[in-house]
Amino acid sequence: MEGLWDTFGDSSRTIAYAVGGVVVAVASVVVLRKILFKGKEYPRDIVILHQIGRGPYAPSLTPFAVKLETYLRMARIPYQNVHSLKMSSKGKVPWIEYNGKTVADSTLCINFLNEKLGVDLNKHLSPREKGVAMAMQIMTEDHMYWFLALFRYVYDNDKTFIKERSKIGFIVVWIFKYMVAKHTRAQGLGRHTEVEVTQMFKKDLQALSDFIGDKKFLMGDEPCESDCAVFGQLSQFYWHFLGTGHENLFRDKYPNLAAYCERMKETFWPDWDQCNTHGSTRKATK
Ligand SMILES: N[C@@H](CCC(=O)N[C@@H](CS)C(=O)NCC(=O)O)C(=O)O
Repeated sequence: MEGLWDTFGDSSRTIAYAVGGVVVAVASVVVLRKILFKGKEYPRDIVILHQIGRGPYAPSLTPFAVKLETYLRMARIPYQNVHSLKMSSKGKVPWIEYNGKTVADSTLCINFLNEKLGVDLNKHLSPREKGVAMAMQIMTEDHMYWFLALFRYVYDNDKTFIKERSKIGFIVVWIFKYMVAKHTRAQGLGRHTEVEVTQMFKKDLQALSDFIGDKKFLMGDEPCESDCAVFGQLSQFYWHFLGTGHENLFRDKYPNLAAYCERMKETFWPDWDQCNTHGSTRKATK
């Protein structure tokens, strides 16, 4: 007697095999993805700080990561670093996870933690002082940051530092150069000449230097939330500006900004030496 299977012709059988194969393949991919990319389980009540690896002479090449990690230290919030190239849902680093919730953007992370944990690093400031601190923060993060990007990736200076000390390959540098040129053109600064940009950069530094004067921190004797952002950006100009032709700018022209960087380092980063790679000569141990 003919079996049921024999009632199908050869071509029907081939189609059945093909469909079965596809179903098995799709199911395997789904299961494998679940196994390989399963959301990691992290301890509760600890901030998981996602950032790229440690920097050559400061804790990160990303000023926003230095900002966020400094904030966690200043606010004494327990945290754990996860170093990888995994970007946030908004396509940038750093970002955090806290008790299963993810937050992208350093400022939004700070706002989230302030609210969640009742942190206020500005409580000693008057409303007027808070306004001034915020203005200084915006100048460094949303204006000076683009000078850093232009000097680091776009201008035709010696890129040995960025290629060798930070171990970023020349192809990545080339891709960053293209992206930063595009972004700074949209932002506006990228449309100016290097000479014009350098003049504008120095004016920002002068304004910040004049404002900080001989104060210990941005707003006086006590650090505030905006110090984290200002330090994040300045850390790059002070420790990571090699090969730009302006590496000694702080030491030569803005010694109070150099002193400010050293003070922030001493106050919040007693383990600084463990948190950088000493020019890629050793592994950071923290
Ligand atoms: N507003 C963001 C800025 C973060 C940011 O620009 N990060 C850069 C690294 S310095 C980044 O991830 N760039 C990747 C890209 O733009 O594709 C924050 O405060 O976190």
